[in-house]
Amino acid sequence: MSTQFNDDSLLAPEKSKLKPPAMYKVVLLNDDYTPMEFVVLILQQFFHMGREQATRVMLKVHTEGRGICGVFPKDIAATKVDQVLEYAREHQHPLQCVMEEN
Ligand code: NFA
Repeated sequence: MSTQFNDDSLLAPEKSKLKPPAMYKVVLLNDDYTPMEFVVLILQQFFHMGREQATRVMLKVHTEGRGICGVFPKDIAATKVDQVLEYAREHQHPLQCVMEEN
């Protein structure tokens, strides 16, 4: 946005020095042991998906080996990964979750 003065002179528009934050995908990885229903519940609880979307993402991970749960700023993505790993470990499932820069 340029600045207009009373004498009609213009100040050149300032360049914004703010970069948008780096974004990170949270990715769920398939394994042979974690129950499908448990994965659906994780996607509903931690990624606020409805049952249908959660089921679609779970099946994508199951058939393709991996699937994206969401894209978030770094600290949020890291917290999501921690929550998923902790919850899976508590329930003794080997489910793995990682973050990747977008
Ligand atoms: N492959 C798992 C099964 O057959 C289900 C699963 C889906 C696990 C998505 C991890 C992620 N029980």
